[in-house]
Amino acid sequence: MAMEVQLDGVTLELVQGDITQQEGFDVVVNAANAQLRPGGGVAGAIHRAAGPELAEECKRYAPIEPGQAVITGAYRLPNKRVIHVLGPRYGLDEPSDELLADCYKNALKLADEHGLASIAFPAISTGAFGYPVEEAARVALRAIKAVAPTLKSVKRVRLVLYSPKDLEAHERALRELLG
Ligand code: AR6
Repeated sequence: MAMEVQLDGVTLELVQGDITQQEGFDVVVNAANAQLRPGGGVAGAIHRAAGPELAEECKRYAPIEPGQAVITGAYRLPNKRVIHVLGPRYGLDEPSDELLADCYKNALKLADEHGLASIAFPAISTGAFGYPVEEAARVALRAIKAVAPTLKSVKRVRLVLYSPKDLEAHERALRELLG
């Protein structure tokens, strides 16, 4: 465990790892494309691990808008559900910070509405969509903190960072947020 804090009744963890290997988490979040198709990065990995049934189910919810979240089955992933969000393309979908915050807030609310207890996120928009990781980390953590007091069912939130550098950026942002 890299870093773990209590935030308004929710346990928040930062770890380095792979979003497709989050055993014990009810939900994993997909950094999707608007068409909810298998792509590169997180979306490619999630669809590969889940199997073709995931793309089939996704067809009925596409297209989605930046900031929006939709929920599907998880198929061969070790989780109950997948929540797909469309992050903003940095500098193109504006205001990027609000749209990125909406991804986290809407995913958390959707998980809560479905009575799910734990959710793991990748660093949405920080790959193909070009969001600088330091900035994205601050937006993500502020959004989680803002929604945490309203959550009834969600008790555990994990951010899964792919590289040690991304993990460090999130650890710095979390220390800054906590003061
Ligand atoms: N587990 C955790 N994090 C990962 C993994 C993984 N298996 N693979 C990559 N990352 P991205 P976006 C990190 O590009 O920026 C896709 O092609 C990665 O290092 O997956 O929201 C979709 O189809 C980066 O820090 O998502 C869309 O078109 C972060 O996850 C588009 O890319 C997000 O990278 C979405 O772009």
